[in-house]
Amino acid sequence: MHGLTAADRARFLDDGFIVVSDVVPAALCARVVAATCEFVGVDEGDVESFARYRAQGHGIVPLHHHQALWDVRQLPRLHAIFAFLYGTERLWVSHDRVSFKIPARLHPDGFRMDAVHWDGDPRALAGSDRGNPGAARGGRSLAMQGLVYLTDTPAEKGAFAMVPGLYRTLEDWLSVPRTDMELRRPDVSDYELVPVPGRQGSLVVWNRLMPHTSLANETDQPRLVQYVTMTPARSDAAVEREALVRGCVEKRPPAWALRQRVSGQLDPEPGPPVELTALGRKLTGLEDWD
Ligand SMILES: O=C(O)CCC(=O)C(=O)O
Repeated sequence: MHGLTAADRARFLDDGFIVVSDVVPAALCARVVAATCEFVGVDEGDVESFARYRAQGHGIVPLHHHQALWDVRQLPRLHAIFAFLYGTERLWVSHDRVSFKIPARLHPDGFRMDAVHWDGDPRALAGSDRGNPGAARGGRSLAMQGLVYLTDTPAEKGAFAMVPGLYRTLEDWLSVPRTDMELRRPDVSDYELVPVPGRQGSLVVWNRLMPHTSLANETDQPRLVQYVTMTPARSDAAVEREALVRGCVEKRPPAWALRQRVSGQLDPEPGPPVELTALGRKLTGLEDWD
């Protein structure tokens, strides 16, 4: 069902990223696009209306629990891909949000690209397999991040971008004392920033150790993505599991998202209760994988 080969997985473990095409059907992508446009108050067909949502950087939208987002999360093919990459089907899904990145020209003061960064301390993940089956390059953690392109996204449409040169040599880079700022936003001026374009419905998965950002949107259409990742379910993580269950059942944004205080975040989020499939109930910890 995942359509990947052992060679694809080996490349992912080594390179730290993979793009899988045709994962999320177009109709499902379109539902997430429509939900996002409605939430941010823009008209999908009216370019000038996009200026109503002038979020800088990745264009983060504080929407986590719309049914359309959940229908992507509980898609069997999405789970099958993460299961193949992790080497276990027993996974929990993240409650990530969406991004609506408007054309750069609609920012009157100019577009500000977010710095290349890691979302966690790279020292905690490098050079240790942390109990994951089939650890990545050099025994590194396999912890993953991911996103789905909701529309066709060429490089110039604000695509995800990464710095594989630093990913490859990370242990050397870490062997020198680094400041807290460097450990969050490394100076990558000597490295190549590589765009990762993708067609509508493509899933991009990257190792959390990959330094990354997203580019300016130079087109006249918005760039839309849904962030989504999975982590191995853990029997010793009752608190995390409880937070996932409550988040889904009560439509509460994740604690990390609340800490970021993104403008427009509602808590709880509005709308009817989330409808889950049998797979969805396992992915959000409502049911055991056994
Ligand atoms: O939106 C993107 O393409 C990049 C997202 C990102 O930098 C992140 O998830 O930390």
